[in-house]
Amino acid sequence: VFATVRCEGSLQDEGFYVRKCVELAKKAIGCTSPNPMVGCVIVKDGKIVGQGFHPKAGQPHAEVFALRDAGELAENATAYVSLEPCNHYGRTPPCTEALIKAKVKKVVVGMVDPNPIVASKGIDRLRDAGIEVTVGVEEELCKKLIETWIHQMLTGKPFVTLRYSMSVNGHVLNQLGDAVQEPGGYYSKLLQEYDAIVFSSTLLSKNLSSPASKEPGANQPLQIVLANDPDLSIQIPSTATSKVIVFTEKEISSEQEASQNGVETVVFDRINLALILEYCKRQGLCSVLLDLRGNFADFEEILKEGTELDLFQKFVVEVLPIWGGSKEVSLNIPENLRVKNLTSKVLGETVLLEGYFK
Ligand code: AOF
Ligand code: ZN
Repeated sequence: VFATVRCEGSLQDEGFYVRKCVELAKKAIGCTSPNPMVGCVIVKDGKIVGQGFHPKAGQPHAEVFALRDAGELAENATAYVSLEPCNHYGRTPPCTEALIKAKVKKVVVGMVDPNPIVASKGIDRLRDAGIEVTVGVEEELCKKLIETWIHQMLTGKPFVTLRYSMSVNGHVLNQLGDAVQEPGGYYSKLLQEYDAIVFSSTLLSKNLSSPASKEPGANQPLQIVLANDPDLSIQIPSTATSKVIVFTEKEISSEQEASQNGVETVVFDRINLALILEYCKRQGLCSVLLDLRGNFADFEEILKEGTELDLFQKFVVEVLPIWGGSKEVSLNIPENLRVKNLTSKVLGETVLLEGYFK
């Protein structure tokens, strides 16, 4: 009986430390693309003696920061890491070698790295060096943490999420819920998670700086503005913190160009989602949020194309305490989408739904 209790205790501890890794990794929400968020803790005699996370592509990996933090205490300790340690020379040297050099005794891995240049080679290298390795602790949590990165790694395409609001009787609404908009609240956190946000120009022509977070150190996603109206003048306030790019279908005259206030503008024959995603991919952006507000017509073709070509992965919906909804604005979300893993939570008077497309 004693042995069983001890065994259960130690299993629970492994989960505890991997969850801690996930918490640490989240300090870099939105900041690591095209790399994943990763967290690491070093544990010795039941105490955390080192911790770290990957802050940004090009900077050291989570394991390196955690090992530095632990110093000599890493010897004979257990390293917990949310993603398999890498075994290649990329922008940084292999984490496997750092763990071996630090003489850790054991490594607990949340999930195998789907990157084909890693894909279990890190685990094999550690085992070859005589280090005990456990794989798949809190695996679902670790996968959810980097779901956008996993998707782009496996498909070569950015992960796309649709966001919209609706009334209780099922009409799409052109507004956000009150509780959702609080500074530092749900909506601002949602924006932080994505590398790029696609907005309708009518929403942004008034105040382009509003969607990006002003919290220090927060990710400032690229703001992609869909502007089909050639007369539209986009004003970027001097307080704007994140980069803005305007996608338009109309050639703009030099006169109009001047009125764009120096905002980078990309002209397409026809704005389509595949081109938007291609653009994001070239910029190393792995995730895109389509914020369906403003002029719904801006999104019509994109929604049609996204459904037909299976380019959408996730949706987040706000159900507001409103019965009604204007029929003047209509957002035609195609009906043949099948969804899975629907979850909900309540925030003030708003119900937040989240789910995935099959
Ligand atoms: C880890 N720990 O913290 C991260 C890992 O170009 P590099 O050197 O930054 O390598 C990027 C790849 O390494 C990335 O695609 C992913 O497979 C892995 N990320 N691995 O051991 C980390 N961020
Ligand atoms: Zn690494």
